[in-house]
Amino acid sequence: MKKISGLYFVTDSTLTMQGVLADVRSVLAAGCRLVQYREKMKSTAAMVLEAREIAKLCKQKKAMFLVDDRIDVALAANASGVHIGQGDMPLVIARKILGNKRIIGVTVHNPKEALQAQKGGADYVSVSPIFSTGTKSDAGAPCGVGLIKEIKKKVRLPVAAIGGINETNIKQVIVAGADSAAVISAIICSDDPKAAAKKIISAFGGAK
Ligand code: 3NM
Repeated sequence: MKKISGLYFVTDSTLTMQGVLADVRSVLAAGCRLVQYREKMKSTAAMVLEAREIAKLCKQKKAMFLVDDRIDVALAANASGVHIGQGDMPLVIARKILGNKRIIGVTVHNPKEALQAQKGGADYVSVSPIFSTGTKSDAGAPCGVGLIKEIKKKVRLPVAAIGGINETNIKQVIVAGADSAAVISAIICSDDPKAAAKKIISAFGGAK
């Protein structure tokens, strides 16, 4: 099984205080080994440049590097794979383009979508949004940690959780059975992103 576990850091250029690359350096220094480049604002050229830089940083630390939504950017940066939402490239087509060696994660909002993702060849599912979040404006109503439990029972894939996760509520997410927690604002909007990342990583060490 490919390693989707612990802190899953996701970039956000609109919220960052120290810059996207500095955020990635901070979380890698904290011990994070799973990074997603998520960029909705920049040109494709700028994204490719940035993604290639992040890929280098991740390679140095043997971290897994995924790109949100953009299969073209993932391929251009030789990323480990992509993360796709329900409205993005259909999973079956994404798999055809990327082949079997790259990782594909799929956002799901209910057990039915989770089972479909598993059937379609996803490597992991991401359950969202667990708690309320200001980071994604169309995230919808929070589902709570109960959905993590439900989906863990239905699929054999690793389950990541996303949406409003921070150092205070991370324990609930882990106790519910999440293999991984995807986090943006609780890290990059913190005064000390490295320390914030460390706290989430150590919660995974302590709660299981
Ligand atoms: N996707 P934060 S919520 C990228 O619900 C993303 O699918 C979500 O950021 C979904 O850790 C979200 O700051 C944002 O809440 C997560």
